Amino acid sequence: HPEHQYLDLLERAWREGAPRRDRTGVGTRALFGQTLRIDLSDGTVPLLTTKRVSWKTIVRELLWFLDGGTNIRPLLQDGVTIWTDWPLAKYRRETGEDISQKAFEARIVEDEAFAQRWGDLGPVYGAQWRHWPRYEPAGEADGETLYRRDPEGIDQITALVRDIRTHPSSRRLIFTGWNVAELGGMALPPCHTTYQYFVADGRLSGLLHQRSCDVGLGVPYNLVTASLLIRMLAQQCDLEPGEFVWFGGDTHVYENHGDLVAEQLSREPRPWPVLRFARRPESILDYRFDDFIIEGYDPHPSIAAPIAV
Ligand code: DHF
Ligand code: TMP
Repeated sequence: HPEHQYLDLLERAWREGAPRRDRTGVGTRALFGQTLRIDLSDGTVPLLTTKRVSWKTIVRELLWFLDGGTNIRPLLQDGVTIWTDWPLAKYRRETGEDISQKAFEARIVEDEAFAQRWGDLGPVYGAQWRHWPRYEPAGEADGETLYRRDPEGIDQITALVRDIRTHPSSRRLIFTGWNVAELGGMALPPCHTTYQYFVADGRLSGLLHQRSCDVGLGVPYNLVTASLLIRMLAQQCDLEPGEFVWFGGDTHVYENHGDLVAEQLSREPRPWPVLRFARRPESILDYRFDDFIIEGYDPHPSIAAPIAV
């Protein structure tokens, strides 16, 4: 079963990872430069079965990225709370107010001005994928060229679909969130950093370079997101899905995930579910939640684990 690749990685990182004091203060055990190879040609998606993973949350997050979103408000309106911790930590730090997560989330949903002030993560995924900043000459002053920021920027996603269609053998089928000039303004610099695609024999394969990988919590999400993207791009470009190659840089298990590791490794994987699309949307930007149909998902129960902020 292909899920054993993930389980082996979880086990090896836990057993053999180098102990590290990380940014969050929690501590991790880390391996560097790990690979998973997942066959998507049979229509399955790598939704883990050794614990329940909320594919609905993953779909909503992906649609939010593709919409260019960077504010947690639309996620919260859909009941998705996975990104709340970071704006919440900032709010508590800067106001000194000891607000609960629930109260903070309710305020973001109810109060648009509050959401604008406190709900934004900075120029993260959505901003870079759809509106990578671009500057255009806009006159002169004192012999110097003035530049104006094009508010639309560069739409890497639309460009990618165009390039896959017109130049399937291109070696430049890439998009990335790693905008060096803007990292400082982001709540978290992109973890799923760079995506690359490859077309051969009518199949679209994809590779994700993930610079930093929380194997217990984040990676199960990241595997699905990248696979959904391959399936959506393949559908849009009239290709069949091929292989998903996952490449992890700093691949770590947090020291407080020991119970999760033990519990998950005690379970037997079940068959992976199949993804079908309800229709073929007009463009890569027109997918809706209801377009994703997951069939045959019968996982073991979810496993709660603390997330390091
Ligand atoms: N920080 C850290 N330390 N690890 C991450 O995986 C991570 N992921 C981020 C942002 N910052 C991060 C964005 N993605 C969860 C999963 C993915 C994610 C953020 C949070 C999470 O907490 N998952 C839980 C429960 C989710 C739920 O509310 O349904 C899980 O058990 O999968
Ligand atoms: P870092 O910015 O110091 O690397 O911390 C980010 C943490 O979040 C790290 O543990 C990796 C994890 N992470 C994922 O694994 N996947 C994700 O999609 C995101 C956003 C974060």
